Amino acid sequence: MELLFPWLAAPSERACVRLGERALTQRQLAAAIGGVVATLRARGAEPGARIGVWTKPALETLVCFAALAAAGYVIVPMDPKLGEAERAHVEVTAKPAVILGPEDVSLEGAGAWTPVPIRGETALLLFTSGTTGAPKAAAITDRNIAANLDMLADAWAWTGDDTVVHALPLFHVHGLVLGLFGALRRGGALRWVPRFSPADLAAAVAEEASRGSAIVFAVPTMYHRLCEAADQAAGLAAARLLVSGSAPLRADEHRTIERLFGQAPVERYGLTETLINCSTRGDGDRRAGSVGRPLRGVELRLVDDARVPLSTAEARDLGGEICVRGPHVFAGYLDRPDATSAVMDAEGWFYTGDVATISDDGFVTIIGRRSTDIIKCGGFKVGAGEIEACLCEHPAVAEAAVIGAPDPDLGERILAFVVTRSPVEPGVLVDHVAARLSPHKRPREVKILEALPRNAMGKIVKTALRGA
Ligand code: MCA
Ligand code: AMP
Repeated sequence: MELLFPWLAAPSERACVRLGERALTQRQLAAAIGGVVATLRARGAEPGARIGVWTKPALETLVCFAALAAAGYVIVPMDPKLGEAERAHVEVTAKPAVILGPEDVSLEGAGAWTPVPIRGETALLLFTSGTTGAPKAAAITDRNIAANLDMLADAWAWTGDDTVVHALPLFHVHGLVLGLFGALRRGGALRWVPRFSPADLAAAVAEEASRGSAIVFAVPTMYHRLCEAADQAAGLAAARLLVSGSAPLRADEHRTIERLFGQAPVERYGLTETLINCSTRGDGDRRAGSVGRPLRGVELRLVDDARVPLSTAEARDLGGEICVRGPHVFAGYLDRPDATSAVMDAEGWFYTGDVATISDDGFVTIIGRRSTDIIKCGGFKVGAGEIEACLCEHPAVAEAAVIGAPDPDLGERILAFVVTRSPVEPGVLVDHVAARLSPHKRPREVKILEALPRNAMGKIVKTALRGA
């Protein structure tokens, strides 16, 4: 019998979650978990039930997630900034039996409860955007999580002596699975900074490093801003590891981080559906521009457009789509066998849509993406189709096309082109999207065109919009 958080068998007085001045020891967290379980049972929700969690900036939010994972509930994280239609979509798709916020959690704790062993059952439903349609719920099992976190522990020599410090949202893999569950699985701690600023993140790193060892998880946009504000971010240099992921880190920024903070970042690559696939190692070569080698236990290969595996020379010289297989790959999209079989074949290979090369010594370099309709903005994945549909709901919009434009801060900036029926200010359309969808999905710029470029078949040619 293996527990996701092994220390629950004998909780100690070590701190394991901290937000600002507030912290809980393992023993206090174990007791508080009992309180959450009692609250859910009182509302008729037994382990196995789906529970929504508003990811609000409170220590109680961390307790809630820890409780649900430890007691065998299915977690449905919910961003408080979800637009109305997005919230309705989450509720209709995931059908949470109860939705908890920090106000539902008492740190006093109550009642006996039993940690649930890892069973290979769905533990987490995470909504992720595709090229078209509304986001799909990826079903991630407790075994996926445990297997992937143990692979990362091997790559980073990550132990219970490390405190993870991050300023990430908790409704995605990066902040929740790696940040919170990773720290708890190792028996270490998470220091959560719920609102990112370079100064606040760096101060938290310096404080945690002074207590022991701090490792930082952040997206490239955060590292960019930390470098820009390096005078306020000197504390970052105290970290044992600076880990970057969720989006490409430019090679020049990799070198800037090394120059300013005294160590090259460790880069790792993953997806919601697969968790983390590749990483440079804590004790190895941190090569600017590369996401390292596949983690131990991950099978990775490149394929051509017909999904035929490439030879070593083709993988090095031409590149192809990354596909992966292993115990970390998700169970499928909730109630969407069609969408699941489009990305996963009968042999368990998952097709990522990311295009890469592999060097002779096995280092993976991501060089692009198969679809122009997937945008990574600030580390958030956004589907162009969802934004186009939202723009077209505005009465002044006849047609819309959305692309990701290179941006030094966000990686990609969401750029919308619209053909209008009646006069409208671009800013009105930005606010229209920000009000209906999560604000991070809003276009950063809207350009009004006479017509959208189309090919002979009448299909919009997005590549022609790049210079428009
Ligand atoms: C701005 N705001 C608006 C509008 N404009 N609200 C309404 N209407 C508008 N027109 C508000 C926003 O809601 C927000 O509110 C504030 O202004 C700033 O928003 P924004 O400009 O979008 O934020 P930012 O400064 O650009 O954020 C940068 C960021 C963020 C902090 C780096 O992008 C971020 O947290 N990224 C992390 C993404 C992540 O965790 N990805 C992991 C995916 P307020 O001020 O109230 O906040 S998991 C994954 O990818 C895989 C597995 C992996 O490999 O990890
Ligand atoms: P998400 O579905 O939000 O988990 O986003 C997954 C996508 O983020 C991947 O398919 C990649 O395109 C991108 N991604 C994640 N990590 C990296 C990285 N280190 N370098 C480049 N792209 C990355």
